[in-house]
Amino acid sequence: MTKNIGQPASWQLAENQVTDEAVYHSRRTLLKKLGFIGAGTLLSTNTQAIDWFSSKKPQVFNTSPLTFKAADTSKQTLTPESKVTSHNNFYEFGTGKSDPVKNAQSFNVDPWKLSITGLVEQPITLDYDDLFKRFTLEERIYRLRCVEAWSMVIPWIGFPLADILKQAKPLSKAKYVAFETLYDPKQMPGQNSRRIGGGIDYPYVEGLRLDEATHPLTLMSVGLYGKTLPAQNGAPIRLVVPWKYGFKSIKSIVSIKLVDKMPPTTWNILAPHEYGFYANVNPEVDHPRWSQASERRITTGGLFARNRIDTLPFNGYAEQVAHLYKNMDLTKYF
Ligand SMILES: Nc1nc2c(c(=O)[nH]1)N[C@H]1C(S)=C(S)[C@@H](COP(=O)(O)O)O[C@H]1N2
Ligand SMILES: [Mo]
Repeated sequence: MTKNIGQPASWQLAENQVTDEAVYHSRRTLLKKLGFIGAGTLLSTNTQAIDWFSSKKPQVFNTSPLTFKAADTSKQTLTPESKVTSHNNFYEFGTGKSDPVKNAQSFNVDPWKLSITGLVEQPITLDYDDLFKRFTLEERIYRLRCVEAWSMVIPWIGFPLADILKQAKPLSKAKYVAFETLYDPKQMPGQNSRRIGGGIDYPYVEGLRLDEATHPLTLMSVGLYGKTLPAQNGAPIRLVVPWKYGFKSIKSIVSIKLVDKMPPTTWNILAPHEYGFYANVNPEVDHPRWSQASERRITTGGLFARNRIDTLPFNGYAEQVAHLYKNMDLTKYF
């Protein structure tokens, strides 16, 4: 992790400025040894409601403060952290939006192994600590636009996928990148049951063209709101591709493989006429069952908040990414 540079955002924990990596890691190990990493410890920063009065304490997934290069969060209205971490899509933990926060709290992410293999000169294996140490962490405020027409504005922390790929050195035959989520039915109830898991053939898989994968906007995220990712948001590491529908942003990744052919992708396998490989946000190409022309921005407002806004081509990132698709018929390659 790098030292925090630039203006710290108001929501950052004071600790971010004073806890350097070594201190942070040794303290974490010490707390672990003392048995302090459990429900409701110092490091438990998840915003879950905890039923302190029930005899059986529910398990709570622990997040820890991160050190990173902060973004300027003053000009944007962020979606409140409580909503970012309680309204989720993570079918491995159930198909309801409030299922992941309930069912993912005992998810064990340390140890973790992420391998980068396939058509590369230099295969790489990252363990849990590498995810936070090996690359320079920075904060990026990105809009996440779900295909179901809601959106959030989230302060992600991570590093460009391009940074990993540079180290792995893709061979010239490599044309696509294939991603895979952890397959662990013991931890992920949806992987045992078609009912809980929404009929997906697990593990969840995703893919990008190599030029999309190396685009500077494409982020490997290890945190949000100043801390490591909560389980329900894809701990310990997930993809964020801000100009594409949310389902491309695959969570809890264990494998990144460079390949020469377009890889299969989970939602395309499930419903090919509804979800394409590209999945670029496009207000002009409707989903067969609903319009994609507008979206509900999830903010602080309640049920009657007037937060319906027009959806923008490429989710507002056209200037940076439209050139990747010139001469392509985006109604055909949706
Ligand atoms: N492994 C996995 N990754 C996933 C999903 C999933 O069900 N499983 N859901 C996707 C969908 S549809 C969306 S909209 C985003 C939601 O991310 P969030 O819950 O952090 O907002 O995660 C994506 N990544
Ligand atoms: Mo989604």
